[in-house]
Amino acid sequence: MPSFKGRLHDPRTATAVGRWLGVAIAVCFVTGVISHLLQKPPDWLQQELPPRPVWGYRLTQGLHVASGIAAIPLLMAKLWTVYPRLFVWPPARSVRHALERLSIAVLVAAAVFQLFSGLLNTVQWYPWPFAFVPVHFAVAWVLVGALLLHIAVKAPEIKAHWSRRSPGTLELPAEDGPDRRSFLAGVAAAVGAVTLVTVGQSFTPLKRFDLLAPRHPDHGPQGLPVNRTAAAARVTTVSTEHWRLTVAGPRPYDLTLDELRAMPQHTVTLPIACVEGWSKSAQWTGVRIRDLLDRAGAPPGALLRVVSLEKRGAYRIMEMGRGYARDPVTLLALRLNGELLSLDHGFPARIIAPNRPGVLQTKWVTRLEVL
Ligand SMILES: Nc1nc2c(c(=O)[nH]1)N[C@H]1C(S)=C(S)[C@@H](COP(=O)(O)O)O[C@H]1N2
Ligand SMILES: [Mo]
Repeated sequence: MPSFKGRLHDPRTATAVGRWLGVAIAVCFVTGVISHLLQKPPDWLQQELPPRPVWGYRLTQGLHVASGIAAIPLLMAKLWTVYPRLFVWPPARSVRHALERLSIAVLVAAAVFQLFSGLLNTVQWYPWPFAFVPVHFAVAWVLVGALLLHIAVKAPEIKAHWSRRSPGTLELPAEDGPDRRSFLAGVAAAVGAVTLVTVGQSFTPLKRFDLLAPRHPDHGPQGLPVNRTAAAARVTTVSTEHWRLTVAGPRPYDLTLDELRAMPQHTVTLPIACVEGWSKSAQWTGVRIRDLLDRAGAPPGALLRVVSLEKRGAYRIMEMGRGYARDPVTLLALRLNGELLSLDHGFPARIIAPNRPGVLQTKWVTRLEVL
C-alpha cells in the first residue's frame, strides 16, 4: 500500500481547504434554496414573496453561481489532499468505519454531481436524461446532509487542526511550512482566477475580466443578453395590428398595442437576473401591472397568471403573487433602454418585476388572468 506522509496530505491541510469549501457550499446551498423558492414557490409562500430589495435575486443568484464555480478548484484541492485516505486498507475495519466511508462516498459523489451539473447548466448543456432543476435541488439536500454528517464525524480532528499551532498530539508538525503555504496560496490563486474571469457576468464593475463566463452582460441586442431567442421560442413575427392584450378578471377587456401605449407609461431601472448566473440592469418603460389589474376589477390580493404567445416552452405561463403584482415598479414593459423592445427581448410586451428570477420575466405576453 502506498504511504503518504507529506504535510500536504495531513489533516491540517485538509482542514484548511475544507473550511473554505464548506463556506462555498454553505453559500451555494442557501442561495440555491432561495432561488428555488422564488422560482417554484410552494402554495403557502407564493403570495408572501417580497418584491424588495429589487436587486435581491441578482445578488443571491450571482453568489450562487460564483460560489459554485469557486467550489470547483476547492473540491479538487480537497480531494487531492485527502485521496490517500480514500484507499485505506482494509476498506472497512468495523461497521462504524464502513458507514463513515459510505457517507464519504455519498458526499464526494453529491459534490461532484452538483458542481458539474450546475456548471453545465450555466452553458445550457444538458447531456443527461433527467430534468435539471428537481434533480439539482434534491441532490443539494443529499450533499448538505452528507456534509453535516462528515463535519460531525470529523469534529475532533477539525478542532485539533483549526488553528495554525495545534497541540503536540499530532504525528506531523502542525505548523505551516513553506510547502503547505505555497499549496494554500496556489489554491487561493486558482479560486481567485476562476472567480475573476466569470464574476463579471453579474458583477458588472468586473465585466472587463469576464472572459470565461458563457454570457457577457453587454453582448446582445439592445445591450442585454438573450437566453431564449424569438426564433428558438418560434415567435417569428408578431403582427402589431392583430396582437391583443387580453386581461381576464371580474371586468375582462382587450387592448390593442396602441391602446396600451396610450395608458400612463412608467420608466423603471430593474435588472434581469438569469438563474444561469448573468445579470444586467436596464431601463424599462411600460404600463404598471397594478393599473391593468385595477382596470379589470381585480381584488388587491389576487394572484396573477401571465401567458406568452410562445406555443410551448417551460416559461410560457408564469404566476405572480400579489407582492409583485401590486408593486409600482412591476411593468408590462414595451420599451427597453429607450427603444421599442426587440423581438428577442419580448416584443410587443414583456414582464419586468423586481427581485425575481429571469425565467419569470415572461416575454411576448398576450394574456393576463386574475386568479
Ligand atoms: N416566454 C418566455 N419568456 C422568457 C423566457 C422564455 O423562454 N419564454 N426565458 C426567460 C429567461 S430564462 C430569461 S433569463 C429572461 C431573459 O430576458 P432577455 O432575453 O430579454 O434578456 O427572459 C425570460 N423570459
Ligand atoms: Mo434565464
